[in-house]
Amino acid sequence: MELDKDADEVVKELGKTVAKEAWEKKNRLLPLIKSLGRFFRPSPVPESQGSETPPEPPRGILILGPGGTGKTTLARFLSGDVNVLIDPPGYYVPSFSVESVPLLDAPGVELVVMPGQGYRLQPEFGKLTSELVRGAYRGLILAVDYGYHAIESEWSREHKLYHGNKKEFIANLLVSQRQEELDLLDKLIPSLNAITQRMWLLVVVLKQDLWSSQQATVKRHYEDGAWGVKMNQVVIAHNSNLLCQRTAYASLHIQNYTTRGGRDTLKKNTAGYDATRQRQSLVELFQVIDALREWEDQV
Ligand SMILES: Nc1nc2c(ncn2[C@@H]2O[C@H](COP(=O)(O)OP(=O)(O)OP(=O)(O)O)[C@@H](O)[C@H]2O)c(=O)[nH]1
Ligand SMILES: [Mg+2]
Repeated sequence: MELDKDADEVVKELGKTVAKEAWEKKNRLLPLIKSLGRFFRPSPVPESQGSETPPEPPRGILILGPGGTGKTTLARFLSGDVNVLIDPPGYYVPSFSVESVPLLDAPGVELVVMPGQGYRLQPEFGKLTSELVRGAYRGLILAVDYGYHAIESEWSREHKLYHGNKKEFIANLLVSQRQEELDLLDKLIPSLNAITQRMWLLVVVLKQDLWSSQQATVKRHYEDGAWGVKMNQVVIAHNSNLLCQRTAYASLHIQNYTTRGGRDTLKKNTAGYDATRQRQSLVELFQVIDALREWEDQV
């Protein structure tokens, strides 16, 4: 009995420490979230002095990635529309067309988010790659998640990869969706190789709460594994003054991996991945974004 009481005390103390740490991180994070708007807002376009030609519109930021990786969630977070520290996660609602997410504190400036599902992205692809090459965007964010893309099926058995065994289905799904990430990168590489205007490229590996027990494997994959090898070739093809590439790992929500509408749980989020870890991942994301800001400032 005495032992139970002691254990209870220890758990309570631990709970207090975690809550305090999470709170301190939140207080550090809120001003950082506010300052994001300043980065995503491009420098003001100089007034045209007496010239007849109107000023060039500001170069935008494009967000791309396979369906269900978290692009809309990321755009709404970066724009200030959603505060992931306060607002609860929602179930997956696929985007049907190109979304423009305005920055709350800079009306007129938008993050352009492409729909991810292949058949919805395909009609936009030609236009998008020619815009990339001609320098319409000052930054490109590639959203990936080590294959944990949200799926459109409501039940596992409705998915084309389901052949009667749920465990096998999930394993095949993750492999196949990681391949989708690589296929999209392959399709983009010719345009990335052809850029002629300064641009940064941020790879955000989302859903850390789902894969954090494989942290080392995931980092290897994106840094020098199947994805990293392709990306590094793009980077070395350019002068570092022209292209700046960074990778960040983050969790915007802590949410089990489910089929659409939360009907069927495919994987629970990693035990031990708590609010403190999530906030730490967001601090790291901000540090990476800050490095991009510094690169933009060095002209
Ligand atoms: N576990 C977890 N879920 C996340 C995270 N970020 C986003 N999600 C969830 O992933 C699902 C898909 O997110 P969306 O932002 O709609 O994905 P999308 O890339 O815009 O999808 P499409 O519009 O179809 O291309 C949603 O249910 C989000 O709540 C995360 O860091 N962890
Ligand atoms: Mg979307």
